[in-house]
Amino acid sequence: MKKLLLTGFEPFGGERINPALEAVRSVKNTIGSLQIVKLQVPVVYREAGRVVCEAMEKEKPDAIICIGQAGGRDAVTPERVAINVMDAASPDNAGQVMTDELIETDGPAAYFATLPVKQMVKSVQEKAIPCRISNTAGTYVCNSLIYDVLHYARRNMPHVKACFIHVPHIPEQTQDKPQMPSLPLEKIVEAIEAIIENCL
Ligand code: PCA
Repeated sequence: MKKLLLTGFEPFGGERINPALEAVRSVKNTIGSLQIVKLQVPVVYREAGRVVCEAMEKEKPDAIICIGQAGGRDAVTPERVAINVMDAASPDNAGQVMTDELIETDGPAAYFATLPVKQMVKSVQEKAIPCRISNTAGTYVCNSLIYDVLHYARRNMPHVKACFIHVPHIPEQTQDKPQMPSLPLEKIVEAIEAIIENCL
């Protein structure tokens, strides 16, 4: 049976929940002939990458999809690219603030996702769920995680394909912020399952 490693970030930034982790927990454990192995990831620079790369060694997955929250976005957004920088005003969950730091001193400026992001968008839009490509995963922990995963895969498991998907807030998180977009958790789960079914 083929195996997918599906990761979701823990809550961060003072939030009680992270829709990425909630969605990962709700995704089916088997989809077609694919076994889904799930992993919770800390919102901590470098530690996030270490945890996922360790799971890659242990589980030897055929593909990896990492999920994170992008508050303010109104659609599911597969990320096209990861860039070699950590730079954000917000601290991570260990209190670290990064400014203009390279993720890998000997790494390239960027890696493209190695799973088919355009096909992902199509398969989610077919379910009438908002979805579009994103050309930046930001410069916070999500970007650094997928950079680390693509870097590790390129060097150590070149046949393993990976990508990152950002998801919006869920309505429970935006009750006191009516201007903030959100998407119900069931729609996020349906989108991730459609992506797994059609793109792996
Ligand atoms: N989103 C953050 C980090 C964890 C998460 O879910 C980001 O976009 O970098």
